[in-house]
Amino acid sequence: MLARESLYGKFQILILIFSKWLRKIELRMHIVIISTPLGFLGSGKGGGVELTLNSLVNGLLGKGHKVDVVAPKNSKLLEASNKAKLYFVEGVEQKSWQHQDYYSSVNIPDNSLLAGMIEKAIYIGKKADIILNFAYDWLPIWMTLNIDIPIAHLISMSSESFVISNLISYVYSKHPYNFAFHSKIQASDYHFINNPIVIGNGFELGNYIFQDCKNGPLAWVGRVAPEKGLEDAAYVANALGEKLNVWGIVQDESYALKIEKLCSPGILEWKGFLETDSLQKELGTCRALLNTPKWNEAYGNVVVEALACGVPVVAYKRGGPSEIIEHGKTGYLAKPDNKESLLNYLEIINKIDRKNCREWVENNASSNIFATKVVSWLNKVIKKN
Ligand code: HBI
Repeated sequence: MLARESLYGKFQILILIFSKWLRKIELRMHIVIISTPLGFLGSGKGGGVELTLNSLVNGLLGKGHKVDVVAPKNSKLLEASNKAKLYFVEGVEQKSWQHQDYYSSVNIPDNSLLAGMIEKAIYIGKKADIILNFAYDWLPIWMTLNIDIPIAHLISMSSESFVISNLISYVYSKHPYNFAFHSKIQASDYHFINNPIVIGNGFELGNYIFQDCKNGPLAWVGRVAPEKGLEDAAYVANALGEKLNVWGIVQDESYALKIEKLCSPGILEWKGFLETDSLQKELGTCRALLNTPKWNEAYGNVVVEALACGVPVVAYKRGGPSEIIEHGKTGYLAKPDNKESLLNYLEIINKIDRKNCREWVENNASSNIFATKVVSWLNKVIKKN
């Protein structure tokens, strides 16, 4: 009798393990990601999307999902994400929407990289569960209405184009779950969306080391382009007579030159675009990050990268950073475009306990937290599709 019961018990345990494994397999998604058609991954031209995509791929792989990435030729994924299959596409890049007139029409060049990426993604997508699009472009968003595979769009910018916003509005009216945003304030730019799916962002925190340096130089990180407002940070550093380290790809040479001329010699230190490991090593030695966006920054990856290294942030109370920085705890939110306000907060930045900065990122912006939100969103899209 006893022997039969123990055999039955073992059988029950086996059933339990098998059903757990089966559920995991069932929950395992095959996701095809479309990267931004601005430049290959690793060029820095894709701005925050490059970092977000790498962190998300790593987070999704860590959860057992299968991930394919369609990206421009020469793209490379960071080491932690390279178990994802990369599909390269060649072609002519799209023009960056934020550097065009708001009312520009869509321009698809001959031998379009974007069209090639979409074609490849649809081809692979036939065997996948869902396509996740990072491109802020007309074609992939329009495709939502015209192919059977569900396409989810992680919108990487606030409203930078009349035609794109109107297309999102039209597609949203039929597929409200297929759009997600990094912050509430970014989503508020799309007035027709009353209950936005907001998923923040996430980073591989193991790549960032906490440093407790209170007397280092000032820092500014981002694409050197007008929408990022480097001139205000340069003005502040110049007024203080302090060095300002500038990390990021110089997208607009004439703009950078104009700022250089605003400052005394030696104030600006142009560091260029660094890979995460080199950036975080140097960034962590700074006493504060200045974040001075002129546009409605969708999220503010660089703000989180600084916080992850223990660097407090003085930022304009504008866009995504205003939802990241805890005023007085991890940094300060200054009056937008008010350089005096930046100066006043820099004077008291040492009141911030740098450990608060790291703690906020660990509790809110790890790639695992981000991937969990994305998986829940994608499951909803698949279910509702
Ligand atoms: N412009 N046409 C276009 N497509 C994109 O995907 C795009 C862009 N501009 C900027 C951008 N993506 C990313 O750098 C965002 O991180 C801002």
